Amino acid sequence: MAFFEKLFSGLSKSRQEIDDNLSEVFDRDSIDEDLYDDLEELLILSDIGVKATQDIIDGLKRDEYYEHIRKPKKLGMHMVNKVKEAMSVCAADYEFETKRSVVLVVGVNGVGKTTTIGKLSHRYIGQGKKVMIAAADTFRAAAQEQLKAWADRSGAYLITGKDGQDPSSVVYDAVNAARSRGADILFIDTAGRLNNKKNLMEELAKMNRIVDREYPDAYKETLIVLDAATGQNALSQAREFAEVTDVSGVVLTKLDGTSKGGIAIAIQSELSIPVKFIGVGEGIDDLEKFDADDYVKALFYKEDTVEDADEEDREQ
Ligand SMILES: Nc1nc2c(ncn2[C@@H]2O[C@H](COP(=O)(O)OP(=O)(O)O)[C@@H](O)[C@H]2O)c(=O)[nH]1
Ligand SMILES: [Mg+2]
Repeated sequence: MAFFEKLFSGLSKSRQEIDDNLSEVFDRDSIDEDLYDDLEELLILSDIGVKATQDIIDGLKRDEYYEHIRKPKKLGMHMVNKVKEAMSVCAADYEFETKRSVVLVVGVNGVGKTTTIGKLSHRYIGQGKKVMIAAADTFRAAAQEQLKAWADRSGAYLITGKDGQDPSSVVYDAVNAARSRGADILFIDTAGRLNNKKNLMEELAKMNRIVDREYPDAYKETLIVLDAATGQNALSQAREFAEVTDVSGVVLTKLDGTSKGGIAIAIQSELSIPVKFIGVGEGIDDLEKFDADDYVKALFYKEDTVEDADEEDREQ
């Protein structure tokens, strides 16, 4: 299945909730307060979040006035285009791919960190890059086993520690190995503990210090992995991590079979952290770069209206 189709079917639940109503919202004779009320309710239901919803509504009202938008349907199209614009990622967001880099992967337990590292390793090894993985989740033996399986499948070089070993010492070993062997990308798989914010902050700060000290010329990227199915919880996790460390990108997983696809918009709007990758399954190829165009299409349009919407886009 082509990637867009996968994303499209993955977001079908979101879309059903949103789209049935989205067409209803804009299917009326004129733009009035009722339309905005219905739209607001719908966006909030879609997990787009209160702030993003308010931003969208305010922006629409402004544009309706200044750009003299009269037709509800045109306003709907305008909204979709605005969301697309806000969600766009640029080449600079993927700078870590073109430099010697260290990618710290954070997030709470079970969101898909290890799986994402496996998928990303596979992706970059496929591009001829030398990839290393550090197993800094030393708290569970099973976590190391799982990471080893992904390293074997992708062909990445794995640096592990002993069970219960200080994760920072694994990071130390891995960073030195990556530097001396000239790895293109080193992924650091961390334990997802958020039970104690102070500990988390200290642990992440320690890892960052080690990277800075041992490998100062490496490009640093911190990706937070979030499970799209958890909706607003994902947003609060992102917020908490962003408070304790510099998060430079989001990986949104499990967009297959979730009805909370709108969460990507909430994250972008509230935290201004770009969503860089999305996961749409458990397989090694089920990860892609975030594409605002595809995403918005998959979120807002019914299958048979995708082409039409495209055409109307061009006509405008
Ligand atoms: N359906 C689906 N499952 C995923 C995706 N990413 C990860 N998973 C599953 O989520 C579970 C937890 O993943 P894991 O990588 O162990 O999470 P971690 O605790 O953050 O390292 C596993 O069963 C994965 O197969 C995804 O994009 N879609
Ligand atoms: Mg893990």
